[in-house]
Amino acid sequence: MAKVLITGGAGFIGSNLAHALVDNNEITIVDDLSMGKKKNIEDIDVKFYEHDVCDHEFMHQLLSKNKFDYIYYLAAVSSVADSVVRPLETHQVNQESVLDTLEYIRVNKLPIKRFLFTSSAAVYGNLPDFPKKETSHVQPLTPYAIDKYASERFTIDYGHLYDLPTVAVRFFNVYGPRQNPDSPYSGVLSIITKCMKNNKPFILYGDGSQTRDFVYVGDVVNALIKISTETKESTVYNIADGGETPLIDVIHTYEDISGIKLNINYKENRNGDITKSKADITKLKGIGFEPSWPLRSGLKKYWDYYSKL
Ligand code: UD2
Repeated sequence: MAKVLITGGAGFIGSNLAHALVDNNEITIVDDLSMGKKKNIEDIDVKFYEHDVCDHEFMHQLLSKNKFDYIYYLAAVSSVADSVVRPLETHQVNQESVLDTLEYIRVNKLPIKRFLFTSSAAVYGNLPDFPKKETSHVQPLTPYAIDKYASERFTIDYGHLYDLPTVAVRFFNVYGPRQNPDSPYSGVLSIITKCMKNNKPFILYGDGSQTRDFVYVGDVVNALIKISTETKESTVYNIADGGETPLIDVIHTYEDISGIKLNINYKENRNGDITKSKADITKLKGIGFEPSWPLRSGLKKYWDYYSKL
């Protein structure tokens, strides 16, 4: 039984990771429930602390008392828009808390097996190189992207400079069960799912031709586990499906699966929206990972879950 800490473990991706690991590991979750939900983890046996990761004293005590083997750092203010409105506060969460944890581990020589930080495709910005490779230029355009990129570099460089077993990942558009649909900046598929179920109009920004690399959360969890347990290098991996689908095609596939016609209200493009996104996942495939949920099966699984709630 390994001892595992998941910060942000009551959130969308963190809670899915906790469900996947709980049978064979002892799991501790720290989450302030700002976006996460207690009900995401109430059916599994985990130690849960409703706490802010910016409380350094609390985190230090937790780390020194528990001697975790694996730390998955998913706690974040994940809204880009929020980071534009509150750059300093979101910086405390998205960067300072990560650095403080790394530093505490280093100074106290805590015997971790792996520290994994979760970054975002947002670091690539709007540059034309396509699809995005881990070696592509970055262009962090918002406080969120700046903090994610800096924390990613701290994570990787703590590996190189101090020999800590660290690794980072960049998520593309993750979707699936337990994604919180309650903010206008929630993942588009969580919003569509909610609109379909409640027969509410969906606002489509633009004409639907914008593309994204949608990846099912089950694949994301498998990739996180594989990267943290089967690789050694302090480096960064894209986590994505490697496909590229126009939003309108996703909607049509989803309508087909659910048997429900989405009521679409077209609006102007959202400010700063990118038109195309797709990851190169050669590096991830190089460690033996293959996505197992093509869009149609992932959407089906998501709908099966959500329509029964
Ligand atoms: C993702 C991240 C964002 C940032 C960005 C970097 C999510 C939820 N967001 O934004 O944090 O990292 O990548 O590039 O992962 N849309 C609608 N109607 C809605 C909501 C969205 O039409 O109600 C559109 C939106 O304008 C966009 C597409 O759907 O064209 C996807 O939106 P998103 O917010 O799910 O993801 P994205 O890639 O824009």
